[in-house]
Amino acid sequence: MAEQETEELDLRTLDDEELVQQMHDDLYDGLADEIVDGTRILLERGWPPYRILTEALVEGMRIVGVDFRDGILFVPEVLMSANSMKAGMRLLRPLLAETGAPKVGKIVIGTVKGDIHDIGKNLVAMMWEGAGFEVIDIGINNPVENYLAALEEHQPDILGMSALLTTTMPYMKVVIDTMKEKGIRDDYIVLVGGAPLNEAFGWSVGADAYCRDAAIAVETAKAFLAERSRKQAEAPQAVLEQDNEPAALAAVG
Ligand code: B12
Repeated sequence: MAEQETEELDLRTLDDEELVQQMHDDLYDGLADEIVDGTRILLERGWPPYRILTEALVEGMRIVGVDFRDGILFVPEVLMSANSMKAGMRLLRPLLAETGAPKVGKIVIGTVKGDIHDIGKNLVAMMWEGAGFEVIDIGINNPVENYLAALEEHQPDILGMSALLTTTMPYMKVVIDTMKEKGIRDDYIVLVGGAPLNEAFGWSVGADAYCRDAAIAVETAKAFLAERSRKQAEAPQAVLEQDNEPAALAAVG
């Protein structure tokens, strides 16, 4: 207890840059209490939650990722880092979600079957909530049945899928193909993400878009919903225009 108090005192003596650096080290060492303290201190110093998230937590996790890749850190250590990151995120979550704005749309999100990585998914979910979306998080390791059940139960506007492994990312296609077979693919906007994915992969599995990070996920979700509302508002007109389009193009070409 006394030791904890001393450490807390120490963190407060650091300036912002030193504190963020220390938080990267603490995340690396899997020290959840220190991450919570650091997050609190930055909040008290007036840092916006999103800045803390990106500069202190996500950047710290990026460093962990590099050493995991290079075989310097191993699963148990990375797990402790991940849990520390989550402890910080828990503090930021309500603040990011605190917009008070009316819900702009509903989203179901989950990590695909065989994959238990959830930090990125949680972060995207938090950012979507912060942007005014209602988010239903169905967790990790989801077989196609879980996605279908969640779609049926919650009737969201958007389905988000996350995968962090090259071995699990093809499962997104299984989900989308099943949605096609059931004739429900076009009822939803499908957004995919995760470190090993890219835009070409997103297209190849039949998603509407791939999002590189949580900020882009927010922009993309908003843009798709705005586009959908616009189309719905213009629906009868759009149908007419679409019917005429090939003829019009042929005439021009
Ligand atoms: C933390 C971590 C773990 C933790 C996971 C803890 C948890 N609760 O998530 C633990 C230790 C459990 C783990 C286990 C394993 N891991 Co791991 N892990 C990582 C690590 C270091 C960080 C991932 C992370 O959280 N990043 C931070 C977040 C914020 O970033 P992100 O996930 O990319 O998410 C962002 C975007 O991608 C996007 N996004 C993500 N999802 C979505 C979804 C939607 C809808 C949208 C729109 C956007 C979006 O937005 C997010 C926020 O900006 C990565 C390294 C890396 N560089 O990615 C390896 C990594 C993913 N793991 C890897 C491996 C190999 C494994 C294991 C197989 C190791 C093992 N031998 O057991 C197991 C697999 C377990 C399983 N079945 O899933 C490899 C994968 C390699 C590959 N080619 O597939 C990586 C790349 C490390 C490496 N270089 O070797 N891992």
